[in-house]
Amino acid sequence: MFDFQRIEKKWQKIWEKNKIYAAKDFSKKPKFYALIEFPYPSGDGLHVGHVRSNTAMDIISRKRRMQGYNVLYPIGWDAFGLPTENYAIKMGIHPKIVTKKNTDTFRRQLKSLGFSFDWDREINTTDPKYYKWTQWIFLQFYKHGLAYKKKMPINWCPSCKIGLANEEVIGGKCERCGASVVKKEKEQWLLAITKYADKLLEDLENVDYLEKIKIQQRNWIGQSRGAEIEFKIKNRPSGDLPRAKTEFRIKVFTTRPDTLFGATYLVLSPEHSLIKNLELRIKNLGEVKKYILRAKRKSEQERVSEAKNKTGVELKGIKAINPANKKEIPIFVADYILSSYGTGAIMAVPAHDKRDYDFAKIYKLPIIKVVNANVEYYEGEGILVNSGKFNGMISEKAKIEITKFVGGKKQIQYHLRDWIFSRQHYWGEPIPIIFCDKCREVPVPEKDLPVKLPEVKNYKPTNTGESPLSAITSWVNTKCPKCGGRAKRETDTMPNWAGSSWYFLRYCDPHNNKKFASMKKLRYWAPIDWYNGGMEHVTLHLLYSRFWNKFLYDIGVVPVSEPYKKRTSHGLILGEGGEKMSKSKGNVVNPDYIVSKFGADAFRLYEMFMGPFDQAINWDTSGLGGCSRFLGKVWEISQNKNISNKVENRNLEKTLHQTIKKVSDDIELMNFNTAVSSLMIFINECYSLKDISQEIWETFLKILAPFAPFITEELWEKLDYKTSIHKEKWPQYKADLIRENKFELVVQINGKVRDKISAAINISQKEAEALALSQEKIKTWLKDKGVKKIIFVANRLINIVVNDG
Ligand code: ANZ
Ligand code: ZN
Repeated sequence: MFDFQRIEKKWQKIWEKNKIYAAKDFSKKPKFYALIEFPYPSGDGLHVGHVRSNTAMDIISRKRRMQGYNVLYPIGWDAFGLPTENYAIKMGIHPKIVTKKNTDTFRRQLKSLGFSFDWDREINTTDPKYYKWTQWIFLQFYKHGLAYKKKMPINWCPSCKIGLANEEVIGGKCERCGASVVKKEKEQWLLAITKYADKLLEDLENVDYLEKIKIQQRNWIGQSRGAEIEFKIKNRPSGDLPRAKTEFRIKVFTTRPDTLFGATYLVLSPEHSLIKNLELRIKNLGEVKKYILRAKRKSEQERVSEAKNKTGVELKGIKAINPANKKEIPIFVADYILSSYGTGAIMAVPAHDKRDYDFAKIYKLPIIKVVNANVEYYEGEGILVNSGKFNGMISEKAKIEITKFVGGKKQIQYHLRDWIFSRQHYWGEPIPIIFCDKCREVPVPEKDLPVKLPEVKNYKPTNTGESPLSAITSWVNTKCPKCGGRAKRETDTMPNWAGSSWYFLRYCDPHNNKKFASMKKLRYWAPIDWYNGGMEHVTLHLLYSRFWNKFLYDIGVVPVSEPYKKRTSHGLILGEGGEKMSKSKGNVVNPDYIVSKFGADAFRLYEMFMGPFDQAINWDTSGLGGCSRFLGKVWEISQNKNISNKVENRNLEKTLHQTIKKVSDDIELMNFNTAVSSLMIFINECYSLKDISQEIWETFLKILAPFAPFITEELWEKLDYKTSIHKEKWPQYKADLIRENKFELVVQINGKVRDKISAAINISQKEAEALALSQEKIKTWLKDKGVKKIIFVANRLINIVVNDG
């Protein structure tokens, strides 16, 4: 075996010293910006999953450099976050120190794998020089009215003692710790991402993302087209209450205004303001209030998912008027209606909406069919019945006509909510706002940024739900930037999605201390040409970062509206038994061990060879042996065979050019596994020869180089080259050399040979049929006789059986 440990260390040093992977601002070469999701430097060190995505983009970056591009392939640390904070609390160490230790480990590990990152552009979201600009961007949102404070029920994890975004609640449980999430009222900062909902949706048309990624983005944004319709509250209350002075109305959002005649009751969410406003007229107020209190204790998830057991209470004493048929209908409060969607109130159409149907069954409410169907409950559209003058109209038209008839208006709703941007934690960017008794909310002047985290010994969470920062009075108490009076700092910090929402911009100009990035440099590098990341980040991070970029574009500080031209995704690497790798299961593979035992090149090759890149796959250490033996053969061939420019290998040359084509195409399609297997086929052919043409061998080393950068660099040097193989030109295949692979396809009609045509080996039956049927000769033979069946013998013949006569 060759001494990969020595070789890998040697080249790591040389590459670092010569900065051969540095990206050059404003180079005349065409630029290529490759991006991976920068890692969270956890205490566990690098994961073999990181290696998969990083190697893939490394191969693409290396190929692009060889193709003559000025490549930016940057790296950094997404280092704020709860695990570090929790670990720091547990061990009594400052999170800054924990972060330093973790990033040192990650850096060493990434370097050991030979990734061609431009290390001069390394960034760290917890560096005040970086988060100064995260805070600056927050202030821009604030100044444009897109960052605002609101008292709202937040998802509260009683175990982590942290407010969670909806996205961090999975099935009613905390994403981090699994505890049941409850509701808690708190003043929160929000970012108005909903203002960008339509743009985020529309602009998906202009980007090259995998279709499954676009689908997830669309679903998350959740555009819904419908109408807003107003219901009046009956003005003369029953009993002896006086006539109300103000006329109350309830607005509902519906996607089915065509079913308005079938609306037999209204339902309000427990948080609906009308309940408070009409308290005096609600006869069963006690019961109603009790119900509302109970609903508050439930998570949103529980509220919508309680399939059959819908609960609710009628608001006795008040009625609404259906604007279509002027009928009086009851009003309920029920927790299956959410305050955060639409208007927080609905018209219930039990004959055509499942949730309303279930509810109506329980509370014995009238079910009136208004779209013709043979069943009691029917979700589809159709022809209207029981709808007065609209009878006989189809739903599509009725939606428009009925909305008009009752004075409603067309409405587009999005399921996307504004982004809750406050966290009650220490290890995050402080939100740069100051509260003064006199001037109220005051943004920190830009010249005072960054608002640095205080250096403290105690950073435990408070049990009250306030941020630990609130306990540090020397930091909290400050002067009002406006009036100079006594004031207090905002103690909430930003969520750990903040730093990653713009890191790709900072890479373009990482050392700028006057701006988050200069427009000139952004103009050169933006947009990212190819971004690869996990499927788990295609809703939140991808949406958040697109939103930030679009906003920065709109205020004129970023040159393009969409940050990522192309987004692909890798599959997860699971443990040997098919479960997620985790410490508790003891199935975590340590990259350091793999590097020291097999070498980085074998490690990289294995991860590319293990299976289709976009699919999940189980780790299998025994698979590394094959890759390591392959590299051993490469080494052996270059040492023991007669490699000379006096040799000619006709057949090998053919294979070489097929391999160049295969590898070149496969890299673009991320079919890394088949690229590696074609490299292996080539080596097996070499292995059986005694003499090898030097030109062929050198070309092969070049196409292997992106996959196995160390061994190829060493062998290149052994060939007496003084410059790096990674600066060589990417080989072109000779088209005339790969064009063979044909055979003579015999075409029969009813068993008689009628034609012979040249076809590609391994052509499929479908392709062979198409080919045969397109031949003039065959067309003439067939005229308009019907084809009965087709018999196909692979790589030999196709027999078309037709009706005789
Ligand atoms: C009457 C109706 C009749 C409805 C029918 C549907 C079918 P999407 O597609 O998700 O936008 N809805 C409106 N606001 C709601 C809220 N805050 N909480 C719970 N449900 C709410 O769904 C829109 C439909 O969901 C609306 O259309 C409304 O029910 C309900 F045959 O109105 B529909
Ligand atoms: Zn003030």
